[in-house]
Amino acid sequence: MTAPIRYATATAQPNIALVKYWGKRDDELNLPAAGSLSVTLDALHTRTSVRFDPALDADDVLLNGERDAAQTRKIGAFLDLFRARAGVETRARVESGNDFPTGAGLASSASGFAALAVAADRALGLNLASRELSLLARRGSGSAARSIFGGFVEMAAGKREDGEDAFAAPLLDAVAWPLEVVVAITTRAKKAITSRDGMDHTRKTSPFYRDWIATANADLGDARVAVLARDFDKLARLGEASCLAMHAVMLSARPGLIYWNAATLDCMRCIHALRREGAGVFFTIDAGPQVKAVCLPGHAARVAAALREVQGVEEAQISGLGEGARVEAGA
Ligand code: 2P0
Repeated sequence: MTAPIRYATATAQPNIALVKYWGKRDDELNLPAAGSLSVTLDALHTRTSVRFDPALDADDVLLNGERDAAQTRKIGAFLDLFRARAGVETRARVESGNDFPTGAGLASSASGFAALAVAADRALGLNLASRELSLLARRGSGSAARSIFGGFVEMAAGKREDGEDAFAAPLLDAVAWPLEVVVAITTRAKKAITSRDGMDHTRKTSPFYRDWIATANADLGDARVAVLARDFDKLARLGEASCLAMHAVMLSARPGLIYWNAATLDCMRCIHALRREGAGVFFTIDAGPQVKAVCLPGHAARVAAALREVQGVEEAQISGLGEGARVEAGA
């Protein structure tokens, strides 16, 4: 008898780190050098289907309708972690799509690997606990460990060499503090240097790398307290400081990594002006030129309207905070 085809479809959303992750303590296991804290969004989605089919000779991966050999290898290696647990070698066809720009500093790898982890788990009938799914998602992408969960999420750097203590966990539900995020897109182009290469380059060449890691660890504890106390001003100070410290260490790599464009800087200035006028808002920027404005409930419409007026901003989309990765359908 032939083995059955097993499939599942899952959805996940990107998350935006307020205390940033930039640097690894282990490349092989993809272990972060410091912890991080994020919010999972609800307006951007990755939808991923995985179909383990005994008739396939090789994994077949379609990302936004395109095949890419390097991505297929990376996803094949990721699926191997699930195949090993299930005791199968069946190859899979993966189809994944995003309703937002991919590889442009919008955390598509976070939602992508979180959705794939959840889909593969269901398809193979593993029924792993969410902590385990977070550990596995981390192997695909550090930030993906956080998109397993919704709302405010904390990722632990862990200390163990095997990485079994490096997973994310929910910190506070979205409904408990329904902040909103305005995502200002300043270009849809893919970035020239991936986060993975950028982190490695920064660790190897920046004279400030150690200080950055020490800062990140200290900021994490303070940000956790700020979130649990719903202290927006404190979170705003820490969030902008963590973002700027990360970009400072990126800029101090040799040669320096410059992810911003002119509109990025103008958005930052616009957000500071709004804050001076009383808006509850702060910015954060990832490894790309897009600006995310984190807003107190009720402030996002005004912030989005102001950011749309900034020259070079193509679009400003408002997102609430959303749920973690979840299965849509499976058999
Ligand atoms: C973050 N970023 O904390 C930081 C801020 C980008 C800047 O996590 O190498 O795609 O796959 O673990 O998770 C992007 O890095 O990197 C990221 P890998 P990942 O959100």
